[in-house]
Formats: sequence, structure tokens, C-alpha cells
Amino acid sequence: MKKLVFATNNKHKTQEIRQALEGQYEVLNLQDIGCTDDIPETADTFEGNASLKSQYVVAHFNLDCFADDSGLEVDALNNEPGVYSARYSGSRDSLENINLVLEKLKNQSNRKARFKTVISLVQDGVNHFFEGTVEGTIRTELSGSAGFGYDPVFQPEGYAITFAEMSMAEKNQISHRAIALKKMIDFLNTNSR
Ligand code: ITT
Repeated sequence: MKKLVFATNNKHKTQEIRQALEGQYEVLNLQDIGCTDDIPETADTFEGNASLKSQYVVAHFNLDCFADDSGLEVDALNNEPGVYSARYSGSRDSLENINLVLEKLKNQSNRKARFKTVISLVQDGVNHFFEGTVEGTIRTELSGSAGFGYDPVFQPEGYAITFAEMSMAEKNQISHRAIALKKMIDFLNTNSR
């Protein structure tokens, strides 16, 4: 099976992408290629950070690679936490990050938000971008235990449940990451070498 390197340390992202690509690609993450470095994510855009991660692997391991940078944008918080989603509260603890969002949205009637992903795929030295967005709302309380990050408070448009109440397969039908990934796979299939 064809191999793809996914420059992530996030086990949940790896699982989601592996399930979405099952039977098509074997996905290797940073751990699998022996990369234990803390890759800097110092850009202030999703594109910038995704590129830092993918290009780091190309530079240090000489492997074609893709990376995703993703996050939650909340309308009433001027699109925060955005690129700072992973450490919004100052820690990587999902519960603390969720609680900060809920606290800032207290008494706020506009609960509109979206998840965004930008994938950077570096192939033969060329950087290709693929984007995915899913619109939704922020619940007032947590619900569900699947998924990761802000999933327990994010209710996608058209659904009455949160991402954390969906199976991974259901989330992979509609998520920001799944949408971006589908674009990348279409690209790989039409540009296969
Ligand atoms: P890598 O950089 O190693 O891939 P990370 O967790 O640091 O892992 P990001 O820098 O892209 O990933 O930060 C994304 C954060 O946004 C993530 O930690 C979650 O808090 C949130 N997030 C992204 N996608 C999400 C999803 O599908 N469900 C819930 N939260 C998500």
C-alpha cells in the first residue's frame, strides 16, 4: 500500500486520518518516522503553521509529507481561539480550553462558530494547500466523550448532537479535517506518480 507521512503528534488526528484513508494509504505519523522534535508552530495563520510542520519533515527527513493546522473560530470572540486553539488557556488541557471558551461566551447569545483545517502537502518540493470548514454552534455545556479538543461543545449545523456524541466514522463524514483530506486525496489520485 502507498505510504503517506502525516506530521502530527496528535493521536486523535492520526486515528481520524487513518480511518478516513483505510485501504488506500498507510499513514505514518511523527512517532512512526522517529521524529521526536518539538516542531515550532510560530506562524499566525493555519497555512503558515501547517507549512512549518510539513516543511520541517521534508527538510530533516527528506520525505514527502502533509500536515494539518486546525482550530475553532468563534464569531463572538473575534474568531478566537483560532490558531491558538491547542493552548488557548495556556495549557494543552482540553477541558481548561473548553472552559475558557464557555466562560468568555457566558451570557452571549451569538454562539456561532466553525472548525477550520488547512492541510499543507509538500510533494517534490511543492507546497499544496487544501482547506476544510464546518459551521456550527457552541453549546452551553459539554456533551459526549468521543473525539478530542473542543468536540464536546461543538454542534455542527444540521445536527442536534455534538462532535463528541458522534462515532469517528460519523464525524469523518462531515468534519473540517475530512473535507480538507478529501480534497487532498482527489489531488493525489489525479496527480498520482
Ligand atoms: P499537531 O500540531 O501535532 O498536529 P495539535 O493538537 O497541536 O497537533 P493544532 O496545532 O492543529 O494540532 O491545534 C489544533 C487544536 O484545535 C487541537 O489541539 C484542538 O484543541 C482543536 N481542534 C482541531 N481540530 C479539532 C477537532 O476535530 N475537534 C476538536 N478540536 C479540534
